[in-house]
Amino acid sequence: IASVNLLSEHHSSIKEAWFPKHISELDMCNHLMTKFEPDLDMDHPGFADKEYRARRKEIADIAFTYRYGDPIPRVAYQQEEIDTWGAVFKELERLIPTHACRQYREVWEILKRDCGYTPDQIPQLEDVSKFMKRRTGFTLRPAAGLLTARDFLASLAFRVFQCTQYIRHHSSPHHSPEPDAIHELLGHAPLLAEPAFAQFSQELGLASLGASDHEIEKFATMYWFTVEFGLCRESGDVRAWGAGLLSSFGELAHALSDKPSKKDFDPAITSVQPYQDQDYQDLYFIADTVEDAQEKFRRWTFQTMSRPYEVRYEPHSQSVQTLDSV
Ligand code: NLE
Ligand code: FE2
Repeated sequence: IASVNLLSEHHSSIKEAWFPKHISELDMCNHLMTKFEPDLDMDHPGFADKEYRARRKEIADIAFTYRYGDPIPRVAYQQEEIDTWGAVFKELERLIPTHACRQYREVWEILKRDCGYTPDQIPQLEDVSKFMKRRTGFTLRPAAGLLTARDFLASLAFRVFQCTQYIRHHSSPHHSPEPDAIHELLGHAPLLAEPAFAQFSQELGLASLGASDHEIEKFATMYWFTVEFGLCRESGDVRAWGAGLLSSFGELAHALSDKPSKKDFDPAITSVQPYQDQDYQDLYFIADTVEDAQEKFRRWTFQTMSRPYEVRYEPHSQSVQTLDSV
């Protein structure tokens, strides 16, 4: 009897580690990391710019009041913001044919044709969310800034991408250390609208639910070196599939030059590789294909996760279920 008690105590303490079970519970997964806030970070290019900080606050408020099921409020972007978007858009468009992976190039053409991607206007999150939903089931919800890894990854389990809506400071179009709408729309949106990448993102999210802090750290690192800064092979060349590269024309050129070092993607190594998040990376991981990265990731997760249950996504109810694993 004692051992039965022990078992059930153990069991219930595991069950107590809260994580969202239904997509609507992402309303509770919006904890911010404050390190990039222009109000608090003296190195932020917007730190000395009062107007920028006020604008940022105005847009962040949309995320603070947003609830599951609401349409994402539209932002009337100012000319300066549109100019920054346009500058990044044009520079990237020159690099995409030679630097971006095939799947990105394909969706990029569709976004220009069907989803209002032009240098003269910033697409609205609501429209892009609808576009993605039709292609892969992914939707966007507005985020006020950089979220904790646990909250951010949890949303991916439900095919939800937490998406910033403000625009980077105009003084630094070529690279931003933090996410902004340019990064989300030019870097992430095309690949979230692509089935294999969407699947990879969701599986990372599912693996993160109920994980220990130490494991979350590894998943966040994995995310960093794949979804954000991953490279892949394509007919003998190396191409970018990481969103942090595909939204930064400065770093995209750097990543494919011979300056940084490159290693083959290997979950056991990649997941513990230290990195900095202020400037261009000096190391990237190359996967053969996204499918190959996915396969390796699955195997590694299965071998290393401490979670005593499996988590399954149920698309009809947009919820997750836990199953005791044997
Ligand atoms: N460095 C990226 C950019 O400039 O768009 C943003 C990376 C966010 C993790
Ligand atoms: Fe990102």
